[in-house]
Amino acid sequence: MPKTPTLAQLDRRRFLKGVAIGGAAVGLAGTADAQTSPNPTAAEPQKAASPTATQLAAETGHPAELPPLTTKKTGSDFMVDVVKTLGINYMAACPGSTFRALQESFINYGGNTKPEWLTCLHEEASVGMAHGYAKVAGKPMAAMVHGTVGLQHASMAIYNAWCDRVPIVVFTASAGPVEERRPGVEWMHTVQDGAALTRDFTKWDDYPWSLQSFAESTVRAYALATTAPMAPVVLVADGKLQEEPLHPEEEAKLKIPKLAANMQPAGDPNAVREAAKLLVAAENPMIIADRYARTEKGMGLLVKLAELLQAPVVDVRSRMNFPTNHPLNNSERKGALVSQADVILALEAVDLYGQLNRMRDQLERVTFPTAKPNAKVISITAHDLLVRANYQDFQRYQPADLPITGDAEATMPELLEAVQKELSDARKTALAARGQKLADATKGLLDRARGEAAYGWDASPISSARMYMELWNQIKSEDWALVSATNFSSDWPFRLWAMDKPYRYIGGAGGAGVGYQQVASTGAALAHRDIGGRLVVSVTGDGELNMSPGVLWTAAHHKIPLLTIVQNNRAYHQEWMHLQRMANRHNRALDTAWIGTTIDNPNIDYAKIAQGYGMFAIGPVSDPKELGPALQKAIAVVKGGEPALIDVVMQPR
Ligand SMILES: Cc1ncc(C[n+]2csc(CCOP(=O)(O)OP(=O)(O)O)c2C)c(N)n1
Ligand SMILES: [Mg+2]
Repeated sequence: MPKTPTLAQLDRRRFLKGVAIGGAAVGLAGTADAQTSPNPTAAEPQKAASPTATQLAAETGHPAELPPLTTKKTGSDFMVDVVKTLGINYMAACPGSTFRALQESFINYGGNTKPEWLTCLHEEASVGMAHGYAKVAGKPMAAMVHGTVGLQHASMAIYNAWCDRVPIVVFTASAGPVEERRPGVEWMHTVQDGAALTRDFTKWDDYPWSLQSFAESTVRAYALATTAPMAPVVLVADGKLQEEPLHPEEEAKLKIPKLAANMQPAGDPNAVREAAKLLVAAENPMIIADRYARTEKGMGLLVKLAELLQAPVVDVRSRMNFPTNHPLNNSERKGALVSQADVILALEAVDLYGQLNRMRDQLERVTFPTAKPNAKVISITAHDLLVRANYQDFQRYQPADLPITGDAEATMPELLEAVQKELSDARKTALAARGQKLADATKGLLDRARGEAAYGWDASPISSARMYMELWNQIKSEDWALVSATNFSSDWPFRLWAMDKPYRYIGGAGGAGVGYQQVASTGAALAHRDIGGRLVVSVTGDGELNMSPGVLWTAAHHKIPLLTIVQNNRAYHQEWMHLQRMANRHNRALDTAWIGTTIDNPNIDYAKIAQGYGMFAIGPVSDPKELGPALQKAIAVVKGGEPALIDVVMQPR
């Protein structure tokens, strides 16, 4: 509970002082309009007179038009009781009056702890933070978004999390019945079916019409969100339910159901045994791991399987599935492996078709299979348990020879046991020889990558390889985590660094919705902050950062230690390349493709932006020699518990 006056109180106090001096309209005091942006430290005069009793009453008392509550508790307080049973640590939100009672309850009744309120400057940031957080914490946090308009802002971030199979508890709100809605804005922010907007890409939603149903639906929503396939859920908190008093006799009838963590769905044991037989007998098996490692156990289980089978692993890099420095990591040899494989085990392959086929992006779109026609495909995934009709994130239909419906990580212990049973000593010896060959095939890869990284080493703008190597030099002796996707920078970390622990990487947006990176990185850094001891780094595109720069302030305000490197290629480079491709196809000039795709003239000064949001920042850095010292300074800030940003002017990829 706050012991000092709140910012709003301080501001009202200042306002009242102002009107005493200037003789402004006193009638405004105490209304919401009077509360302009406060900055108590800067604006409080040094010898200010203490407020009179009347002034104090005006700033802390109940506004006259509100009848006093007849009970100690409100519906929104009970809602807080419900949320507190779930062990949610944070609630990210941009405020909105549809949930004003709930927010007040979380802060005052709930003591602003478990969950603690995080101030976000955009609803997409609230949900995006929760997205990144869940992938590190292994459990959801919550976001609260204003009725209608807040959910509209949040919807892309919800879609990203849906595609990425990440649980988030999203609360939104709505005014009560017609006769009780304030005329005007409250109607604009009320919707008959509050969660309809996002229903196509959430696992479940509800608009509970009683406090009892709020309790049951919230616990149900949490349980559903955290059962694979995981996904966001949306709950609408009715305005009337929030704001009504809760009488003790009513409260006595309410029951909050206990949250029992669901077991994750594992594949059918008979099918798993069949898979083990195929894998052990195979001459050239391979494992493709996509959105597989759901917890920190996933990587270790997959290492065991690969070693038992002496089979190569291709990590699709949507999660940290397999150590890059393991001799069986053959991610860079995917093409060759798929074309030679007789048995392919796909783990949570989001796009099984895409793993086994290729399409040429030309005027005539030609597809051709990359796997042998008689290769046996085993697919273990929970994906089929959650498919919707409208959004096409389910990808092209690709039959498997042995489709096992179940969460791949939850199925892994059973598969390991079955493989162990199948393996005779003679087979083990034969497989060891295969493992040696596979290890040999990847031996030169690191050196080759280093050779490639040396191209343009001293170039300005700075090459992405140089940036990642300068960064690696500074973080390799730390316990680090990279929380940004690598596919827009040639996957250098996977090729040059030792990505050796489950928390080194968390994949990307899922739905490829730009606006994910910086907000998700901030949420991920928050989860890492709670775990402690890790240096968290994000490389964020300039286009990405511009979608939600306000999250820099959230990181500064809540002291979330995160090193952000802006991969500033002064463009939406991905789209620039698309335009060039089209111009090429249409047989027209290539040199106009910058129109509408570059972000320069004027150049944006990201360090200034970050500083403006209250963050330590350096840049623009375009001389590669300056990068090392800049990193050193920024890392010191981050290790001190604050976020920092470096704007690095870089080559496109
Ligand atoms: C919401 C949204 N808008 C637009 C796009 C199209 N898009 C894909 S990549 C990209 C460029 C992003 O810019 P940046 O982060 O700077 O990456 P760069 O390609 O420049 O490395 C855009 C605009 C998208 N995927 N999502
Ligand atoms: Mg860019």
